[in-house]
Formats: sequence, structure tokens, C-alpha cells
Amino acid sequence: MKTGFVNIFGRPNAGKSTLLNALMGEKLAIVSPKVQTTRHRIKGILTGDDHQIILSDTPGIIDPKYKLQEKMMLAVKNALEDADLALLLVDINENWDEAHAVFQALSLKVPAVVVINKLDQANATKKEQAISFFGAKDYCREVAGISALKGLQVDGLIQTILKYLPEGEPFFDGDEMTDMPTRFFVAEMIREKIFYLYQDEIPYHTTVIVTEFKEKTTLIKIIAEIIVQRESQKGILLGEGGKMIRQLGTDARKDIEAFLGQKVFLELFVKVRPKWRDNEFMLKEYGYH
Ligand SMILES: Nc1nc2c(ncn2[C@@H]2O[C@H](COP(=O)(O)OP(=O)(O)OP(=O)(O)O)[C@@H](O)[C@H]2O)c(=O)[nH]1
Ligand SMILES: [Mg+2]
Repeated sequence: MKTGFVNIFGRPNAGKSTLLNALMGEKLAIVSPKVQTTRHRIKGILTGDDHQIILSDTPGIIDPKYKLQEKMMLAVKNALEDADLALLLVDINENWDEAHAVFQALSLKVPAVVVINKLDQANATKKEQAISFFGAKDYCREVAGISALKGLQVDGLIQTILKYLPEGEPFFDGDEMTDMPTRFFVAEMIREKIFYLYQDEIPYHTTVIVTEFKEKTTLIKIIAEIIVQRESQKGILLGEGGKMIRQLGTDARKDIEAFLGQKVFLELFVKVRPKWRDNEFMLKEYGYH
């Protein structure tokens, strides 16, 4: 049996979370058109007849400006340390030199496959150019081209991954899919909707924590707190007469119900916690270790 840890790295928006979901065939990680959607390392355990691949999605690599971003980059650093294989994901339409600089700075000690993503948005010439550009880099063992969104060459990528994994015993039970608790995924689904519904700085000044999760006979009752930094942001989240937060609740509930396979009663509260993004204690409380 081939088993090992395969960690996905790349700049914000490269499509790392989309790729994790495509490889898993299941939506584990939230996705948005905005940068810095992912804040945690999220494991997906892919078990087949002859393999167990423990995948990790990680936050997009940036220069941290505040403590939350430092925590995000710590999640990246942790993932660097236990990989058997790194997937260096690049959006074919991003700046290749900048992506290369980021990959080089990782100083990887493990083999890396450069994965060129979003091939549905590029022509064959550009694809060939990207393959030769990254194929010549010294950290790159192999280049693969995919579209994570369209599921193009994702099965091929699994075969490529298996070449680099050692023989070994599985680390997890075959039916385990992730190491994160249900509450985490519920909070993430709410956070994803915030990325879609609200503009500008709102998603970046916000976090979500599930404070109650109770299984009743006919439904699951969930209470979640949305944390913002300023009173004005609370107003924006609520919207006129509470219109926006009602929309948020409806959108998030649908996803949560699909995820849990049960009816959900979802209640949202907005709390103002000034400067939570720079407060070590609060970051810990909100799950950023
Ligand atoms: N056209 C196209 N869009 C894609 C593809 N893969 C991802 N996207 C889109 O790119 C955007 C970013 O995707 P994510 O998966 O959130 O990117 P990420 O690398 O996880 O981003 P961060 O978590 O912010 O670092 C989303 O709008 C995706 O739908 C692809 O193969 N083709
Ligand atoms: Mg992501």
C-alpha cells in the first residue's frame, strides 16, 4: 500500500482548496473568488484500495501584516515539515516569476510537483510555456497541468502523486475523511458565505465560531457567533432591518444541511471584539493556534 502526506502550497487564489475538494471528490475546504479565504491547514484523507493519501490544503502564502496572518503562515510552515510530497500550485494566469520566488523561498526538503492550474483559462501555447518555465526549476521534479474547477487531469494527478509515496501502513481508518471536527466545517461554511455576500474588508475582519451544536430529535440546533472588529462592521453584517444577516443565515443553512444530511436550525449573533486579529488570546479562543 502506498501511503503518505501530500501538502498543497501556493499563492492566494491559486486554487488550492478547489484542488483539495477535487482530489477528495467532496467539498471539505471553502472556496471563494477572493484571496486569503483559507486560514487553517485542512486535511483530507483519501483512501483507495492500494493507497492512502493524506492531503493538506494550506493558506495562500503571503507576507504577514497582522497576527492572524502570522498564524496562517505558521500553518503553512507546519505543513512544510511533514510532507512526503509537495504540490506547488500555480494559477497559469498569475505572475510566474513571483510564484517561482515563493516556491524557491520554501526551501523544500521533499520532492515537489509543480501543478499548473486553471488550464481551462489558457491556450495550448501558454500551457507549454508554463511547463517549460517551471520544469526547469531545481525544486521541480515534474510538472502537471490540471483544471481543479473542471476536474481536468485530476485523476492523472493522483497517479503522479502515487509515484512519490512510500509503501506503508495506513495512518487512518478507511472511513475517516478529515481530522477537523464538524463544528469547524460549520463555521467555515458560514465564513464562506461572508466572502460572497460582503465586500471590501468585511471578510478579512471577520471570524466565525460555533458556540452551540445540539442534536435534537428532528433537527440540529446550531448557534454561531460572527466576530468583527468594529461597531460599523456589525452594522454592515446585519444590514438594514437585519436583511443581510438573514440572507447569510439562509445561504449558510442550506450548505450546512447538505453537509450534515439533516435539518438545521441556525442562529447567528454578531459580536464586536476590537483588534481580535492581533490578540493572541482571542485568536486562540477562535481556533487559530
Ligand atoms: N477557471 C478556473 N477557476 C478556478 C480553478 N480552480 C480554482 N478556481 C477558482 O479560483 C478561485 C480561488 O480558488 P480557491 O480554491 O479558493 O483558491 P485558494 O488557492 O484555496 O485560495 P486561498 O485560500 O485564498 O489561498 C475560486 O473562484 C475558484 O473557483 C480552475 O481550474 N479554473
Ligand atoms: Mg483556500
